[in-house]
Amino acid sequence: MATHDSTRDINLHSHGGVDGSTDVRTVQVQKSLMTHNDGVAAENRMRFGSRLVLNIVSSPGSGKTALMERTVRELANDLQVGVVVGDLETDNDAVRIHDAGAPSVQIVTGAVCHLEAEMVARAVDNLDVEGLDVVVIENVGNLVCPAAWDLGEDLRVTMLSVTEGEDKPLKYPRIFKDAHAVIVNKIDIAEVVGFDRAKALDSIAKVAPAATVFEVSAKTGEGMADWLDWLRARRVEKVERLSKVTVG
Ligand SMILES: Nc1nc2c(ncn2[C@@H]2O[C@H](COP(=O)(O)OP(=O)(O)O)[C@@H](O)[C@H]2O)c(=O)[nH]1
Ligand SMILES: [Mg+2]
Repeated sequence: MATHDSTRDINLHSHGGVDGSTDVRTVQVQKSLMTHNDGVAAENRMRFGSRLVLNIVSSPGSGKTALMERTVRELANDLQVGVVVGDLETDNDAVRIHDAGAPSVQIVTGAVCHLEAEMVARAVDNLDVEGLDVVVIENVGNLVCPAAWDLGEDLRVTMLSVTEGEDKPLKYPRIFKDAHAVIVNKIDIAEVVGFDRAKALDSIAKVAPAATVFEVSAKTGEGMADWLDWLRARRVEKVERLSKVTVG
């Protein structure tokens, strides 16, 4: 059953000095916020148990929700997926995911440009985690802010679409370098927008050499099979790893 909920007035964060200053007090506040976040992320990780948990990040409009809609539909017969979505305003994406057949919870962050572990913890209160195999957290669309915040995920997935510029990984290395997978989306329109595939793949390889790269179209379904196989394999891997820990 789908839980569809909006959580408002989440305002837990500080970006330090408004003028960009890095005085000692600002640094200490930021550090304690990060320490707190990491503690809650660790609690989330425990709570997720054997579920595979992804944190998907990209610029606004790259196609995160479109990919999740198709992923939910195409996995419907073998894996139960639940989605937590973060946006500054509206619950549009949670409604889209719900309509695709998966439980979804929207976090409305207001002015906050990334998700934090505590927001995810509150959202997960509205998700029947026990009944899920995979939890996907769609982060707020942004290539900068989400990079620093651990949410308790197993895997970070960074998406880039063909209209954004092949050098985005070089310009925003932090969000790409920790990615376990990089998804290049909207390949159905690559030719018409003059996308330089080799250049984009080279940029990704320079910044995230260990990441698995998928080239997909969430619109037509091209490339989806490899992505879905990767998800299935990562889930099996996690379940096996945890069962060994329990037995051992
Ligand atoms: N042509 C094309 N359009 C896409 C694709 N994926 C998403 N879109 C479109 O891109 C826009 C933004 O998609 P959305 O899923 O809302 O992006 P998000 O902001 O990253 O969640 C929508 O108009 C989608 O229909 C794709 O693979 N190909
Ligand atoms: Mg979205």
